[in-house]
Amino acid sequence: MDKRTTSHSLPEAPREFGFWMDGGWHGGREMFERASPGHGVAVTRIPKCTVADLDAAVAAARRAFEDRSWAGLSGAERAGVLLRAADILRRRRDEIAYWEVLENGKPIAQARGEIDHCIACFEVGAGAARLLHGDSFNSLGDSLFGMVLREPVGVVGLITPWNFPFLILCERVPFILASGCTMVVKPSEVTSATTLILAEVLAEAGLPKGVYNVVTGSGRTIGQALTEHPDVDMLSFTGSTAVGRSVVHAAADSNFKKLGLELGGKNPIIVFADADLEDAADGAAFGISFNTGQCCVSSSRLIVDHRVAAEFEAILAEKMKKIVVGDPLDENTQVGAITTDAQNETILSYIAKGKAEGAKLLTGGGALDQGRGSYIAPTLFSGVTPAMSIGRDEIFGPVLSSFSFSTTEEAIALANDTVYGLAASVWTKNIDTALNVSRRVRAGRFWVNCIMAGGPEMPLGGFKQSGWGREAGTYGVEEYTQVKSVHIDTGKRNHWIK
Ligand code: TXE
Repeated sequence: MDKRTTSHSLPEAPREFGFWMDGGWHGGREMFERASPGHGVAVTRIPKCTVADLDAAVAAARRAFEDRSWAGLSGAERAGVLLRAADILRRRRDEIAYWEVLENGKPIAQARGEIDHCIACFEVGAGAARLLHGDSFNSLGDSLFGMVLREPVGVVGLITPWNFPFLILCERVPFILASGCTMVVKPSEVTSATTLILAEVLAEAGLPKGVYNVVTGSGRTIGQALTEHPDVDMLSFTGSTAVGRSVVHAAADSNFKKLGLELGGKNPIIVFADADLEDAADGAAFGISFNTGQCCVSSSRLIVDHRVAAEFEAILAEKMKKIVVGDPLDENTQVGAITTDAQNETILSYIAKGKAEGAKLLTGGGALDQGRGSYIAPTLFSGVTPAMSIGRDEIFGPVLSSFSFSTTEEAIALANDTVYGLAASVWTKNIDTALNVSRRVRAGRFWVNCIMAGGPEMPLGGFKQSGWGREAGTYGVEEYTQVKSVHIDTGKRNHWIK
């Protein structure tokens, strides 16, 4: 790789972190060394915590919840902390983006954009903290008045994945904090740095000790123990559908903790013949290549009107060939490295399956040699059928499978022919078609003539096996609350014992 095209240099030595508990750093544990997926160079050293560390962190979160140092504040006071955190994140934006790139492999320009989105999450969370409210019932008769209170659920466990380590964290943390809950976070073992940096940010912003704790380590040990923990009231998990299933079992076998789950997707992008085909092709290329397709809402199934299918695929293939894949630290890079070796092998194995299953390869189709790191060319397969594994399974890579349709009903049926329901998009200039398809396709997020648009005001989450519950916005705050009905007798009691 030509160093001259790289505008940021690699760290001289791996940055060493402790884990964060009860308002301070803790260390002295065995360490896990993370190599940058784009460069193969060691960049961070992260503690492998023990289950005893996790127990201590949950106990700290429990103390902080029960002493009401956070839950007992006014919404305005909680909002003040969240807004100060937003300001500090603005100051530390480039630093956080840099460490995100080094552990994840995403392009530096994209990472900075993600931190901007995270700042917005804190600002929206601050507003939501002030606006959170319950309800009242003035309809129970003159002698009974009803109030519905929203109370924080309690101690929340938060397990996050490696594809958007900071963004997925920030689509949850401000809203959990807005509700008045305390938490223990378990980031992915390969991308823990920025979750730990957030601890410093929140402490500087004035968050009381014990409210935000981070315990690092593997999913099988720390993650599993967090899902089984009897003193965790709610667990928010983002990751694979397979682990999501085990989280449900663990909750049932422990304390029936409340769950929020954001799992896999195989998201349709439906293109009608009357769409602006140039716009739709750009959207489709972005939708599958953004974050190297390691994105739960990536549009991985193209469902295109048969009348324009060949023309559209040709425009799309030309656009995909022009995507700049390369060093994540290069400002010009659009698509960076695959985050883990395991994911790299998974994606390459699906490309091989697509070829073997008889799909027609239009562009891409293999690894790109950049001298170091793991890179895969944005790949487009045509003539895919629902029976093919590349048409059904979540690949989680830059591999787009193209289907064609003849009628709107057929397009809707194809879009819904999946166990998932995370996101979908439709491209058409006909308002009736756009609305009818949006209402019939079962997905938690829908885009019309756009893709991955929106902000933290809007809720996110999935239908079907893509998950339970919603994150972000006021819906996201409410997810971390319990509803309590309070009945107040305002008159003389009508006696039972006469
Ligand atoms: O996910 P895991 P992996 C999908 C995607 C990808 C596949 C596998 O298809 O190819 O999942 O990725 C923690 N109890 N998505 O294996 O294992 C783990 O430490 C509790 C989609 O990396 O689900 C990490 O913090 N926790 C997804 C988190 O779970 C456990 C994003 C996610 O890792 C655990 C990521 C256990 N038994 C992958 N085992 C999305 N929806 O965006 C692991 N973990």
